[in-house]
Amino acid sequence: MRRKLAAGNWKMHGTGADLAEIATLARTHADPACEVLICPPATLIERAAREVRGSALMIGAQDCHSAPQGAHTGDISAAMIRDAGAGHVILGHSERRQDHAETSAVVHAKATAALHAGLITIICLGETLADRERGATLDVIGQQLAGSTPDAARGENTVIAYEPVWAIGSGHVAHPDQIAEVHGFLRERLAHRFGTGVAAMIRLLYGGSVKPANAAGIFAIPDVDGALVGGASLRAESFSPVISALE
Ligand code: G2H
Repeated sequence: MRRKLAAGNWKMHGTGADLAEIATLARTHADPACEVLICPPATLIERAAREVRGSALMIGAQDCHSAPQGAHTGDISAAMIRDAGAGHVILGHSERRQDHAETSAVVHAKATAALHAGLITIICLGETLADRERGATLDVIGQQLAGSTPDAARGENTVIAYEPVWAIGSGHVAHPDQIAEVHGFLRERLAHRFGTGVAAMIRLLYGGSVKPANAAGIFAIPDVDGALVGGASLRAESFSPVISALE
């Protein structure tokens, strides 16, 4: 059975004062029926990890470098993330693919490094509006999945997040039929590559304007094992109902 996962992506939001939100979530969801993960900016990882110690909440990072160490000013390695107290890392988010020209090959290299360091990777995929309008959604998703996911991917170390770029932070959540089509396709491609046993254990998250009002509907879609949540994860009062919808 795949354990459901509610993952919060704080993006470039949050300072020390916002750790109170994490403390509230840790208190409110002391014994959650699903996994709950918060990925704050790198500056907060260590403090957030301290905040959740002894609770079921988990802390992750939003990116890592593909090298174990070296002359890469401003970057952090997977081992540094682990050392700071995080167990997960989001990779290949469309904002990184766009803002930092990250290709699937780059994401693959980062994922390989992250798995080597013992982190669980959350590999993000998603088509743009232009891709969808020219009928290329599944081609784009298939290429990103094949190109970004290492051969070592398994249910225990890899999560795939489908985030249509046009649904991110826009308030426009994808239609249930669109989500079901892509998630079904992802499961099928994973089975083709890794076998049905492995594919059945890899969790597929939906991301893109998930909020309390739409969470239950999204979680009812087949092959949706949880969500990667941006804006609504910043405050306990909005992330908590999303978590509850998954429980
Ligand atoms: C998609 C999501 C989190 P939001 O990027 O990864 O953000 O929920 O704000 O659309």
